Amino acid sequence: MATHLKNLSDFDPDSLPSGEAYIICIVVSEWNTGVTFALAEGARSTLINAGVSAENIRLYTVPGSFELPLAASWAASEHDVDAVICLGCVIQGETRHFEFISQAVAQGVTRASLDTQKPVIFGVLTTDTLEQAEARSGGKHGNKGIEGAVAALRMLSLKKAIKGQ
Ligand code: DLZ
Repeated sequence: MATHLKNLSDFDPDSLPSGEAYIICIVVSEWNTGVTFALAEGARSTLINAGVSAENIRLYTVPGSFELPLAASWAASEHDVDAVICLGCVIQGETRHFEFISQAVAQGVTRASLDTQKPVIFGVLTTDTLEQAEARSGGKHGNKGIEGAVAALRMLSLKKAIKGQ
């Protein structure tokens, strides 16, 4: 596992592209809020540290991770929005719900990104246990929300380099 070898939350702040010009939406699932709100705070503080102004960060909540793709698609379709960060936490239970939700969200987030031609970042934890999720939302394996914000800023910088916008 990549994060076993390298904690991706340990990025060099000086290498982070400036977020000054951008409007970024964070869409957060209300399932497992102890985890997902910690992811959201990680994403928000990383964007602020990169120069995104607080009023240019729009936070929305959805009932569960399954609803992330549609909300992300709505947000990314707004003309002034530059990127969307989807944050959720799906924990393996006793039924196959886990697989259906995880697959649907991954495919839906990909589709929202390709359809809108904007970075729509997949910051959804899919873990066997709550402990594994906690370790990745501010614990020993970092914070996927921070990584989502870094990914969004890097994709916006890449878009500028490739497309000039
Ligand atoms: C129903 C459900 C279950 C069993 N587990 C999770 C979960 O671990 N994480 C999560 O974000 N959402 C879960 N949900 C809710 C679904 O994502 C969705 O909100 C409902 O099925 C309604 O469409």
